[in-house]
Amino acid sequence: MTETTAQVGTLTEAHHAAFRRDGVVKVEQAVDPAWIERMLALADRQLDTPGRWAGDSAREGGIGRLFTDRYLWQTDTTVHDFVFRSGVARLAGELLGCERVRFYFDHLLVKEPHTPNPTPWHQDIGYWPFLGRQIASVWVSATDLTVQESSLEFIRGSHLWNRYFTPKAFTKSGSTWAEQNEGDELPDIEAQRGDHDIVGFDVKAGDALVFSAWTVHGSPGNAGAHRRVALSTRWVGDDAVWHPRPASDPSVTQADTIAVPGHYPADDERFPVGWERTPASA
Ligand SMILES: O=C(O)CCC(=O)C(=O)O
Repeated sequence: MTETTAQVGTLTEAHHAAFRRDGVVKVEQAVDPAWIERMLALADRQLDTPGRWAGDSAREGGIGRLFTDRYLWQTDTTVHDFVFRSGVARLAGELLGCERVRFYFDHLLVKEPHTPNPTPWHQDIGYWPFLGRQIASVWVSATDLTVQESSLEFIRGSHLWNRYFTPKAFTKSGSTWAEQNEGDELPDIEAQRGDHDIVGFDVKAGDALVFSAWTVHGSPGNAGAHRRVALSTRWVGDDAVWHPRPASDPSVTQADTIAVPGHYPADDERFPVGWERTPASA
């Protein structure tokens, strides 16, 4: 299935250059404003009735709440529509310079007001059962956010380090599988902030941050007075190969897919095509 809505979030050469150079770019007003209400309602629903893959710092006690849920696209109409109709697939495909992108999974990330929990500095690729350079996320905020209110920060250019880091769990109740994975230990970025070229993006509701799966990133807690809601979608491009490992993200395993290790994941059910280049889009 391909997206069908009119194009918002038009990309310029400056967007492409920033993505290639920094491994991240902000696309202002990347989705139609109608998505905002639907994303906020999705957060309400999932907080109320968490899905199978939810992680929730509230279960661990303490103040605030960092809540994540994912892999909802097959059961939730909002997420399904967002993935295939909002235009986020095109952003990933065009910025990655691909002929087509396949969808991997959706990730809802909520931080309630006054939540101290940061999202730890990490690199996405180590969590996922894929390898390849053309793999990216499109993170869309449903709320206006400063970095102090938990918008994302990135190490500019870290996608070109040619390093593969061991993942870190976001909460103790979710993604603990990640920490058994292979890879180098990520240095303590927070303790060495001055040694890195860190960029943080204040965003408006509807802005997207598009970033390579190799770019090191994280976010502080939410020091603000309103809920922070973001929806990240994950896209694999032309050079991606299926690379399951014992401790990669268990939401899609070898048992769930016809993808063959070491090969392009041509599985239209698990990894459906979200966007394809056409003569008109070239
Ligand atoms: O929203 C966050 O705090 C983290 C998002 C993130 O790490 C991602 O989308 O890869």
